[in-house]
Amino acid sequence: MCLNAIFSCNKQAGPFTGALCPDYFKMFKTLMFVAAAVVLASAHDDGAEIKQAIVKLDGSGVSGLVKFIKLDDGKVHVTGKVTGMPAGQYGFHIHETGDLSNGCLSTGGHFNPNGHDHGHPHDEIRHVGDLGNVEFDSTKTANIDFIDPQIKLNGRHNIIGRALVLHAGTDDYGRTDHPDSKKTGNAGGRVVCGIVGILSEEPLKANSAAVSTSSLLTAISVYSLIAIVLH
Ligand SMILES: [Cu+2]
Ligand SMILES: [Zn+2]
Repeated sequence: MCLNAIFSCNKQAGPFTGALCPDYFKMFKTLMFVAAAVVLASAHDDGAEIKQAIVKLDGSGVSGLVKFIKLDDGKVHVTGKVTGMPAGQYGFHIHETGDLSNGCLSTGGHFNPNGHDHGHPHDEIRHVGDLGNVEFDSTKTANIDFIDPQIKLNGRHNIIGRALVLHAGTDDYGRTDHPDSKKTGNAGGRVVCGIVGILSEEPLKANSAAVSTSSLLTAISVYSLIAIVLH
């Protein structure tokens, strides 16, 4: 009823005429804009932040799962168990693409959005994808458990959709005179690789549902407020 009056005001046919009319209409439009913005912002938050990812490695006699979990401080906790390599240290990197059309060879170079040289995981100047080496023991098992400060599951350093590659040799962290040292760590061939995918978790789904419900409630609240103000 009241809203109809405002709309008809715009058509110069309702009870609101004269100087007051455009102000009401302007206020109504502003409130609707704010309501729309609130709903859109909530919708954008809904499931936008990825908190966990997973890679399955399976090939060349090597297999395992590696998980990436976002910590509260923004760093990423990398955990997993991989089996099948003789005892030793092997290069472990995020490569630029998730393209496995030609096996691990088509995953491109190390993920390097900042155009830096190859480095050690603790170096500030490194490829974002430089996760160093993983160590396999005499039972051909690597228990992976470290925190990385540069890889992310969202934003510019996002590794989702890229490839995790395990190499045949040891990463020299860009510290030797070998011509490939500052490009790849001279870590040798690519033994096995897998694409980093989103890992779902029940709390995430619950959060999304909560956000959706709150968006709806916010929209209803804003609409009610508009109705009350305009009455
Ligand atoms: Cu690599
Ligand atoms: Zn690198």
